[in-house]
Parts: sequence; structure tokens; C-alpha cells
Amino acid sequence: MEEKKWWKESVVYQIYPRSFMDSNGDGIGDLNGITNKLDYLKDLGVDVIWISPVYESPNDDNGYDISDYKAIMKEFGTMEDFDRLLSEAHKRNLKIVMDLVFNHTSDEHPWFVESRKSLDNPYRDYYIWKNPKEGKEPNNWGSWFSGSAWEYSEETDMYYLHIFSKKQPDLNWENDKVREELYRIIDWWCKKGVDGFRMDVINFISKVQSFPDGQKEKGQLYGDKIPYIANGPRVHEFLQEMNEKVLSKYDLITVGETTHVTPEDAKQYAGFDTQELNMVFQFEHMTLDFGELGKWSDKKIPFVPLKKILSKWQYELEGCGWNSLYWENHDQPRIVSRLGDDSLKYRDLSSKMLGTCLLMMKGTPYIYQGQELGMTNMEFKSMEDFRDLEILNAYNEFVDNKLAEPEEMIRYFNLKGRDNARTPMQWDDSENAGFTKGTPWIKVNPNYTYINANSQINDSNSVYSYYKELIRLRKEIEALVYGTYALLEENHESLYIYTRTLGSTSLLIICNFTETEKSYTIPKEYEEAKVIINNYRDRANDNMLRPYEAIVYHKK
Ligand code: TEU
Ligand code: CA
Repeated sequence: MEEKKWWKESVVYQIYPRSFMDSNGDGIGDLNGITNKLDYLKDLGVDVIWISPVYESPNDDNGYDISDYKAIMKEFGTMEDFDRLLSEAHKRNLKIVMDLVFNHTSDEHPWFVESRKSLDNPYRDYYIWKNPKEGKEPNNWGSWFSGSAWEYSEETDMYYLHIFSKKQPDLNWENDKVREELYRIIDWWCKKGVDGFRMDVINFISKVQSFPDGQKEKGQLYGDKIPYIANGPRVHEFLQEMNEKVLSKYDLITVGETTHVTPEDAKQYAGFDTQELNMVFQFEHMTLDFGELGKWSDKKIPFVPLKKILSKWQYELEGCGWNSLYWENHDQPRIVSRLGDDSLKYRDLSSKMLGTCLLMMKGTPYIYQGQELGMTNMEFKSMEDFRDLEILNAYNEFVDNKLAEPEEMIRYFNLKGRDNARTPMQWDDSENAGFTKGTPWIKVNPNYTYINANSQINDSNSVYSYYKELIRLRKEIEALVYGTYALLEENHESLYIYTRTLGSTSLLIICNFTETEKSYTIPKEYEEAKVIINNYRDRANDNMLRPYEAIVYHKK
């Protein structure tokens, strides 16, 4: 059996602090709100809490634009509040993971404020500056959040690179001083006692230094920057250096957010014998429903390709690297709406089925706030209700350039937009779902009256209780952590069936992803096996799977 590690045995819970719990009535979630809910998380059974950025930030991108890495955002509280949260978490044996955003800072970070001033400013080379090309942008790259990836700066008549918003200038990792500063920041948080890091777009930190134009497809506004920024020439050198200089000195959990990676890349970033990170978030399963306009599409995730991709990751990393498992995060729509069925009839069952499918796989599971309640997408009625800059910018870009009609864009935002994940956590059925006594910064999903934590924690048949049981099973059965994965019935159009095996123990997991009954005869060797969890709670017929049924057999 491969080496045992606490981070392989852990279940992580992600908190988006702005939307989790408001303790002082200003409508914005905060650190004291999180501290007040630690017992809830302890009861759920998770081990690690990853908190999206809480550092000082002008909030162009809700904290993913940091202006001071060693200070807490005023809206979220103080450093004392943070220290209290950390010690209260540790008292309960809960670990805290910080979100490190190191590809870029805010344009209000003192480094950038200096950098833009003059060519000879000591901070000039902290960022990526280029001369205009024929009076225009240095190349044809587009920003992730619409428009060019270059912003003109009058002071020196040059452009700076921002692959996200123009308030998120990219750091120049080629500069040794930048890397030293960043490693010192990591060290500072480690000394404080935090337990790990999620590293934002960490595979974008090394750019191809010639900054060439990207290939431009017909009808597209910008060239493809990905080949020149993702998994760039020096990325592994940088991460090995970071590991050697700081990460390796502490016992941490580290996960890199890496879009555009293959299992081959992941083996480098998170291989058992490469000294970089513990694991990465891959995105292949989250882009299966992309269409002509990228994520703005009403395409559904195709089922057989989904199984093939998730299985590919399971097989490829077996014995040589570690997977992270997720359906949701603060950038993704709610999984029950995306891949299940959020109608009254099937919301519960399909949420539980999706939880089973994910949490029984091999890897460290990440549960996003509200996923454990079966929270759904929200129906935003008009543009005024949206808050996310990605949405606001995309609306302008697509509508202005006549690539899509306004109503069409709103429909896509409701299906795929990031604000779906950012509506307030639904704690109870009181006003504003118990999230705030004030006016919430973003609308609460009206379904809080029947989807909320309070009504679920003491109901043994709730989505919450079901997740709690899935987490408990991972603690109880070693094969669920260390057992190898195998996919059965690869081309079955409705059922996701796989096994986990460790020594003589094996588990059979069967999930029906559709609302129709499906016949399936379980393999002979499982006939005597014990059913350890079933979302209908009354496994009746071994040859039939009911709508959205999920069932797990355990054989010792
Ligand atoms: O996301 C990076 C990313 O590559 C995308 O998935 C992106 O979030 C977006 O949703 C594209 O549709 C990270 C953070 O998770 C995100 O919240 C930040 O906005 C972004 O980096 C910039 O820091
Ligand atoms: Ca608050």
C-alpha cells in the first residue's frame, strides 16, 4: 500500500467567507461568523477548512485581488479575529487552509503602486511591463474577464499584463526578488500556525518570455494565450524552489488550482516523488459543458465522457500521485442543478447520489459550502442582481460585440455563472436564511425556506445527514481512502459503476444519473456483500436501480 498521509485521509470543506455567515449585520460574511459555525463543521465531520481569500483587498474580484498579504480585509474583521478563528479551529482538531493568490496582486498593492511610477522604480520588475506595438497592445491576448490582457499606463507609456481583471496585474516570477517576497509571506503564515494552502491559478506563473500573439479562431476577439501561460517553461523549477525553501519545512496540505492540465502535468505538480504540491484541482470534467462561447452555453455535461475523464484521472494517478475530488467551488454553478435534478421531486435524491459518486472515489474530497445541504442554482431575474465581475464584463463584451442577445446571456449566467455559488449560505428559514440581520450583499436564494441547515441537521434523512454518513464511511473503511479504483460498464449511458479495492476488501458503487429506472444485475461476487449506504434507505431489488439511486456494497 502507498504511503499513508493525513491529507489523503482528510475531507476538506471550502468556505467563501463573504457568503458564509455575517456576525455583525453589515450584510457581509466575516471571520467571526466562521468561528461561530465551527461546531456545525465539526458535526459534519470534515477535517480541513479552506477559506477563500481573507486578506486586505479592494474587492474587484472578491478578495482574489490582494493589496496586503499580511492583513485581514476590514469587512471580514481583524487579525485578532483570525487568530481566534485559528485557535478555535485547532481546539476542535480542524485544520485551516489559506488561499494564496500569487499569480497577481491588486493594482492597489504597494508593490504595484510603486511599480507603475517610473522605469527605474525598485519595484518596476515586480510586474510584467511591455512597450506598445505599433501604438497598441503588445500582443493579442485576451483577459479572462473580457477585454485585452494588457492595460495601458500613462506614467511610463507602457502596458502591464493582467490575465484576469485590469485590477489584477500579473507578478513577474522571473524576478528572484518577487519569489523571495512570496516565499517569506508563506513562511509568515506557516509560523502563525496555518495548516496548508490552496494556490490560485498556480500553473500560470511562468510565462513564455517572448510573449507571442496567440492563435485566433474565426469570430474570436482575442488570440489563445493558454499555450504561453499555462504550465510554462519554469513553473516546475519555481514550485520546487518554493517547496524546498518553505513548504518542506512544515507539515502542510497543499493543493494547486490548475486549469488546463493533463494527468501527465499533474504527475509533475503532485507526483509522490516530485517535490512540489500534494495535489491539484484539474478542470477537465468542469469544461465538458462548454460551447462556442466557452462556459456561456446551455450544453449539458455529457455522461459517458464524464465517466471517462474522471476515470482517466483515477487510473493515471494510481500509485504515483494524488487526486482532488470536487463538483463545486466558488467559481462553479451548483452541482445538483448542473448534473442532477433540482426539482422538488428529485433534489434530495440526486444531491445524495452525486455526493456518493464523488466521495467514494480515490482522492481528497472538497465539499463547497451548501453542497452538503443540496443548495441549488439561483434564478437571477435581471443584470442588477448579479455581482460577479466575470458576469458583468462578459455581458458587456458579448452584447456590445453582438455575439449574443442580452436575454441569452442572462440565461447562460443563470446556468453557469459564478454567482450561483455565491448566494448566502442557507442556515435557517428566518429572514435572509439566517445569514445576516442586515441587507445581504447578494440576494439570498428564495428556496431557503425549505433548503436550510437548521431543518437538516436533526433529520436523519436529509442531504446533510447523508453527507455526514459518507464522510464517516471514509474514516471507517480504509479501502475508501487507499483502495484502487476500477470503472465497470464504461459505456453504460445512465449508470456510473465503479469499485474500490484494497487487499481482500472491496466496494461496489452504483449511481443512477437519470430519472428513470435502470436494470442492472450486480456481479456475483457482491451478492453476499453488505449495503453500507443507499439514498433510498430500503434497498429492495438487486436488479433494479430507481431514479437517481445510489448504493454502495462492501465486501470484506
Ligand atoms: O480561478 C481561475 C480560473 O482559471 C477560472 O476557472 C476562473 O475562476 C473563472 O471562473 C473562469 O470562468 C481563480 C479563482 O478561483 C477565481 O475566483 C479568481 O477570480 C481567479 O482565479 C483570479 O484570481
Ligand atoms: Ca459582517
